[in-house]
Amino acid sequence: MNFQSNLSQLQSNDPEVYAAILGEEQREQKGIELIPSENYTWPEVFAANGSIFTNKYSEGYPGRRYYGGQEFTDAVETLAVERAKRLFRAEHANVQPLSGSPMNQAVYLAFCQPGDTILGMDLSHGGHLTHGAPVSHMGAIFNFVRYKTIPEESGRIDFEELRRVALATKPKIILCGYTSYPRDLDYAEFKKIADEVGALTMADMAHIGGLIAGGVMKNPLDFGFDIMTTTTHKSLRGPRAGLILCKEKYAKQIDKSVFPGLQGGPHMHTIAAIAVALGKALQPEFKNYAQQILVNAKTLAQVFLDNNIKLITNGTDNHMLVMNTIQSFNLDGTEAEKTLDKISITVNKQIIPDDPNPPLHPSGIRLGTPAATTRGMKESEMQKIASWIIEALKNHADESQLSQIKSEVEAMCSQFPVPGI
Ligand code: DSN
Repeated sequence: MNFQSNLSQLQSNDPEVYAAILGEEQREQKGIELIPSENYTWPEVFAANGSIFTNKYSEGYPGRRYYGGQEFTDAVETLAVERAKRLFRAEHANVQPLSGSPMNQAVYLAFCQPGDTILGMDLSHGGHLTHGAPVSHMGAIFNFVRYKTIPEESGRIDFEELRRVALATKPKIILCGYTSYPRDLDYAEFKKIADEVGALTMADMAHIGGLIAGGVMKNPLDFGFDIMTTTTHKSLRGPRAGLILCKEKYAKQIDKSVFPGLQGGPHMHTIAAIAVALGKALQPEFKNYAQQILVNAKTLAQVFLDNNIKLITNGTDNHMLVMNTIQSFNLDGTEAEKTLDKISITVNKQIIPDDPNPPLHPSGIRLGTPAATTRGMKESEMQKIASWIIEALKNHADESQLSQIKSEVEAMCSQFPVPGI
């Protein structure tokens, strides 16, 4: 296995693909990545993910596969499963979901029949596409009903409404978790209502898996949740994939739902890389990393709030901020995203609760700190970043000012190498 020689071969034999990879490498090094779902993975994860396991089919689970030659796939999948259980204090782990969407779909399909009700967070209040967006296949198969937050009360979940809807609709699953919500959740309250109506509890922790692993945010499994899902490539810093963690009594149903229910051959190279990432997250240093992600997010938020910028829920408990750019700068999320692209800061446009604007021109942007924290940026860098963002959005029509800020951003980035480059 020799990465350098593999890359040299690629450079010689497929210069177009090589050029795209090189371009992306330079883009990632040059600018600041603030999309809250992105991160820079470990060099060891690249090594495992680009390894010889790419060659192997291994339908089934360790010790019971449908193909021969499984000595090493069994070893590596078992390592990943045991590390996942230890890290998240879970009775059972399935490490085969190919990414976040199939991981959630496998849970729904394990427990629900077409037409069954699933109660999840309203999409504009922070829920995810896989939580039954009308454009998703899951939205067509199952009956998703919604609860909301109360934005003016720091985004508190409206549990009175949630309970009323749960009693009225008798969901099979009460789902919590989010893709655009900057607060922690009251898992005990979800569990109490789920027990009252006889629903399973599912937490989609895709965004904050790394923060739970690092012990800086609450773990829903500690509150008796039945199932928790998380992607592995966001705050957890691993390869692109998903994990399902559950109580032992649901292990068979979950495993059957992932394979053969939803997927064929697992990606063993990714599973090897998951094992590596989970091994890293089990190290004491990962707790410091997770803590710094939160400190960095709070620092960014404070500078914005000090400058009268409107943040949804007026702050953050996690790694993420949602900014109302229309209210703060009279720019929609797309205009704000494009302006920040010009200063080499990457964010994404974002709908806000009950957004009056359409998804391609929503009212805000989303920002997050995992990737910048991975590069070693701390409070003083966050203060600079927040100031650059404010200056750029205020002066979005002034190309020469944007270009001046861009050179300052890139100069700072050159001091913080991206791991693995
Ligand atoms: N695309 C991810 C995010 O950005 O939150 C979720 O799937």
